[in-house]
Amino acid sequence: MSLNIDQDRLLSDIETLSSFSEADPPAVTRIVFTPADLKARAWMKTRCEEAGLTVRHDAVGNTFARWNGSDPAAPVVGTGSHIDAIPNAGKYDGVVGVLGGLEAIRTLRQSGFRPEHSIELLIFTSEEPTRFGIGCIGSRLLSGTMSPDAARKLTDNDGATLDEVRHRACFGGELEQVKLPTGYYKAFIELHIEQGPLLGRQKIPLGIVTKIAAPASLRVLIEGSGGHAGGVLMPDRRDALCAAAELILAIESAARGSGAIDTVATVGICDVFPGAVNSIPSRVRLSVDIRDTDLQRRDVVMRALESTSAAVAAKRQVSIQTELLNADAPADCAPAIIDALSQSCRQLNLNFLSMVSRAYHDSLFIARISPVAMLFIPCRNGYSHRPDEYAHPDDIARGTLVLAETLAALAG
Ligand code: HGY
Ligand code: MN
Ligand code: MN
Repeated sequence: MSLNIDQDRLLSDIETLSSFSEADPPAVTRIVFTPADLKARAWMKTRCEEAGLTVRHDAVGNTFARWNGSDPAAPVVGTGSHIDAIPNAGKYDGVVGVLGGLEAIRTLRQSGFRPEHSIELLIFTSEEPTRFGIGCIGSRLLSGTMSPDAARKLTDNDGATLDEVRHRACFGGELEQVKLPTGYYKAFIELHIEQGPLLGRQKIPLGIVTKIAAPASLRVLIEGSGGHAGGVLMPDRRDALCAAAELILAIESAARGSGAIDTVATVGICDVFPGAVNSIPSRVRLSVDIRDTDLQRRDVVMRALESTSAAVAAKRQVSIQTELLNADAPADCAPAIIDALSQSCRQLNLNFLSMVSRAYHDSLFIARISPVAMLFIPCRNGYSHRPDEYAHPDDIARGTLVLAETLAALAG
C-alpha cells in the first residue's frame, strides 16, 4: 500500500497544539486539567471529529477517537500517547504519538483502506507526574494498575483531589468505569520521540522498543533545626540541606555504580525551607526518580537510598522520612507487534534499531492488558523535557508512515 502522509498538515497540527501552553515559546507547559490542557483537549476533539472519528472520554479524561471497523466485535487496534507537558518542556513529547496517530488514521481513511478491526486513537490523561506526583494516571486506571480508591487519594500541590479537579474539568462518572477489559485491544502501538541520543548518534531513523524501563519515584522529607546563619556555630548545626546534599550524591553514586548503563537516578525537586540566605535550612523535601530495565538493579539503588538515609540521619542528628510513590515493573513489548513494526520498516526499506526505553510511557501500563510495542523517532541530541526538544519533520512523517502501515496490517 503506498500511503502519503500529509506532512504539512501534521506539522501545522503540531504547531497549533503547541500554542496551548502556559509558557513562552519555544517552551511548552501544559499541566493536566489546567486551562491550557482543556483548550488543547477541546481542539483535539474537533480535529478528531473533522477526521470522521467518533470521540468519547472516560471519567478521568482519557479520550478515545474511534474509526469503526467492519467487525464491531473484533478487538480494537489502538495507538496514541499524551498531550500534557511538564513545565518548560518541548512541543514533541507525547504530541508526536497523538498527532502522528491522527495523521496515520487520516491517511489510511483517505487511501480507501477499510479496517476490519476498529482503529482507535487514545489520548491518555496525566502521563506526566507534575500535578499529582505520579505519572500515567490515565493508563494506570485503564489497566487496573492503580485502583480507583488509590486514585481518589491523589492530591495536587494545592491540596485539591483528583476527583475535585476532574469534576471541575467536567469529567464526571465513576473511576470504577475506567478500567478496560483485557482483550479490549488486539494491539497498541505508541509512536514517540526517543528522548535519548542513540538514534541520532547512530544515524538510524527509527527505533523499535523491546522493553520499557521500570520507574520508581519517592518523596524524601529531611528535618533538622534551623537558626541564624551567623549565630549558630558549625558544631551545633543540624542543617537539613547539607544532609540532603549527602543523600543526593549517594543516590547518584548508587546509580553510577550499578554495573549497568540502564540504571538512572535523578533528584528533580529540592524544596528548601525557609529558603532565606541567612537562615539555616531546617526542612528539605526531595523528589527522587529511579529507573532501570532490570528490577533487581533498580531496587539496589532504592535500598542504597534507605541505608544512606539511616546513616546520614544518625550522623547529622536529622530525621529523614521516605515515602514511596510508585515502584513499577518493566514491560516487555509483544513480539507479534514488534514483528509487525519491523515488517513495515522492511517493506519501506527503512533501517531501525531494536532498543529499550528508559523513559516510561503509557504503553508500560497498557502492556498489562494488551500486546504493545513502541516506535521511536530521533530527537535532536536526545534532548527532551526542555524547550529545545526537536524532531525533524521528515523523521516525524517517517514514523507516522510506519505507524500507518502497521495499523493497516494489524486492523486489515
Ligand atoms: O518521565 C518520563 O519518563 C515520561 O516522560 N513521563
Ligand atoms: Mn515526558
Ligand atoms: Mn512522553
